[in-house]
Amino acid sequence: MSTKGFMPIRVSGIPVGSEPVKRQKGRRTGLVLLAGACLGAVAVCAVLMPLVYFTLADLQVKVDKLIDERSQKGLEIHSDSLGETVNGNEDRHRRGAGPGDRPPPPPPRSGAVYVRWGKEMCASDVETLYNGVVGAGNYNHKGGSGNYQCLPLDNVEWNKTQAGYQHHSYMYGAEYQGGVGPFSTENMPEGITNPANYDIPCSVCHVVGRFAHVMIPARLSCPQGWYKEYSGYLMSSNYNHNSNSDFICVDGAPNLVPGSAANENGALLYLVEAQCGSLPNGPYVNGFELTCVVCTK
Ligand SMILES: *[C@@H]1O[C@H](CO)[C@@H](O)[C@H](O)[C@H]1NC(C)=O
Ligand SMILES: [Ca+2]
Ligand SMILES: [Ca+2]
Repeated sequence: MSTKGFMPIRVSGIPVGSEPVKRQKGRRTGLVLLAGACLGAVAVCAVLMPLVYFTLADLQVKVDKLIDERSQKGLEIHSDSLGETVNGNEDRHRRGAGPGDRPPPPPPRSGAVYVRWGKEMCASDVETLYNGVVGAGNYNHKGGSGNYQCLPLDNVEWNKTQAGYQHHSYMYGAEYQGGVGPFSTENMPEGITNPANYDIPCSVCHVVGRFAHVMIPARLSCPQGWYKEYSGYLMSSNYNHNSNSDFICVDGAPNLVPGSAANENGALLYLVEAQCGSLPNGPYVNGFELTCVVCTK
């Protein structure tokens, strides 16, 4: 939560008519007047403009809080705010302020979001939007959904529920199947040798200032200029079960959900091995467990 950008010129994404908008608009008008006055008193303005600029910084903190509140209420602010940002830039051009009068461009306001499968928290320099457990359809069902979800465990919200089953699609928790394999046990409970049947945590990570993300199978490192978020192993459903699912990149040193060792099945996650043929034999090797890496830029 700590790395919110500081963006003095953005008035976007604020509910129209709310009090902070008026205040910020007022300050922007002040900025315009000041910019005009600058034509006559360049030296004075060289002192004043930065002051205005820094009071706007305080406002920005409040604005960011407001935006956070709105996002938490599930409101869509992104597309609105992008549009307004464009208009804002036009406004500044129309005013014709010289390059020396304008504050530097704002730092990036947001960034990429990805799921860190197998870890209950994102890296310390990355915002954990929420965390929870992996869920998907049942391994033994022919239909249902085929992609894994990161389901929150706290603040779960319902709306107009009806007890019992009336519908025909289900969400199950996911368990590790098979032994520890190539996974590191360093983040597992003390002394554990076999993570089989443990449920799998996940966290949803927001990395501020890096806007693209990609999961690369069969790699442990990122292309030059890209930042490695984490690496691990590809996992998916069993080829011989009724359901099929996406491949996901599970952290190579995963956590296990504490106390979840009971074998309850549901969704099941298996390591994925290469099968050569159509897949070239070299670089791929029959039976090798495929790695993966998640990169951002
Ligand atoms: C709950 O569901 C009703 C429709 O049954 C909807 O009108 C309402 O907006 C929903 N509440 C939320 C918070 O989404
Ligand atoms: Ca279990
Ligand atoms: Ca193998």
